[in-house]
Amino acid sequence: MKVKKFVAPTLKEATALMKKELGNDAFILSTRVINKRTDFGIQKHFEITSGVEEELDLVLAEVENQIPKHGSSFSDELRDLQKRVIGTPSKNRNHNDSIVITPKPNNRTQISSEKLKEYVDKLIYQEVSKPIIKLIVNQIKKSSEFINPSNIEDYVITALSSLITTTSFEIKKRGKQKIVAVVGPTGVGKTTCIAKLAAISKILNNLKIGIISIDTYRLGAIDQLRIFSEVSNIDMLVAYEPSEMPALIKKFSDKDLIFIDTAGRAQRNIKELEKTREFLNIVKVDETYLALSATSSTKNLNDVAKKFELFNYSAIVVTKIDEGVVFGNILNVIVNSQKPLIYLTNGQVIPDDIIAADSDFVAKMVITGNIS
Ligand SMILES: Nc1nc2c(ncn2[C@@H]2O[C@H](COP(=O)(O)OP(=O)(O)OP(=O)(O)O)[C@@H](O)[C@H]2O)c(=O)[nH]1
Ligand SMILES: [Mg+2]
Repeated sequence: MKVKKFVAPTLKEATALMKKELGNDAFILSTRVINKRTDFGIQKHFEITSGVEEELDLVLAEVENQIPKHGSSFSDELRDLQKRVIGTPSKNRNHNDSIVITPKPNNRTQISSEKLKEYVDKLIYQEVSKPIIKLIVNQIKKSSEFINPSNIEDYVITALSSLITTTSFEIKKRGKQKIVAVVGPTGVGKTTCIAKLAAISKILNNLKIGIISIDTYRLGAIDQLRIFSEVSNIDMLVAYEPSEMPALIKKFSDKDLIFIDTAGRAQRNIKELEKTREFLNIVKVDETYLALSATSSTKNLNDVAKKFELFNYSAIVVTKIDEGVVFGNILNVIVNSQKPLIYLTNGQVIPDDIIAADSDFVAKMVITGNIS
């Protein structure tokens, strides 16, 4: 908000001065009578302190009104987000640590509030969380002299992208053996994801792969992996009890990479989650990925991401982006969980339908609503 003082012999004149300079949207914040030295001696004058919302402030106010309020206070969420995203660089951040972008100033017209609102509306439609939208609008405000109608989309994409931390999968042939587990809710695509990663690692990277299934819970789960293991010629073992795990890992001592496929668990079922954890705790799992479906709401994803923290997962795989309609939920859960994204999966085809995490790609998904 722009604040300015106006002084005149009458209140009416002071108000007229205010409207002339700040326009009809200006409003009076306070008034007081002051003594002013004039050619005719000391005279009483009226001083008004007035304010006018700048165009971007109006958009921000609209953002606040449009998005339903949830849980904790909005300003707390925003402060927390700013501290996390801008204040403290993350070791997993693959991008510039700040979302302040400093292109060269341009002489063209600054961005209009209509144009900005168009992007705010897109973010709202994509169900991007309110603190993130406000953060983006604040960044646009700070850099408004550099932004014009032709670069605003790139700016928003870069700003969104810098909020998405990513990580990548690394393994060296004949290096130290790596054990990777995938956990997550039921039916999200954990087994399919493991099949894709196993096939790619074998075919493209020529690695020796073993798969251990601990999903003796769901009917047909073992058969699903066994068929894949036969077709792809990848060794597979099954553990029925946590105590069997060390022996199975030993059997796979010649493997470069071991995947552990877990049973899908509802995040509320803490007892079952604990059971799965027993299997993983008994061996030294190097990396655990949480699989989340792109078709779940932000609230569900946040809840799952929180409840599955007991696995101390290192990264998130977002599955089924081909079935997603809006993608703000992916951005929200990555920012909220403070875990990096490692893969996206975009279909049922093994091994083709998997994409290494790319924050620009996700930011574009959020802005365009498309996955291509
Ligand atoms: N459209 C689409 N379908 C997928 C994707 N990934 C997996 N699926 C399908 O989702 C269904 C469940 O996949 P699974 O890999 O068995 O899921 P899961 O998480 O292992 O399931 P549970 O072990 O029962 O918890 C299957 O029909 C898969 O083909 C994806 O990226 N896109
Ligand atoms: Mg499965």
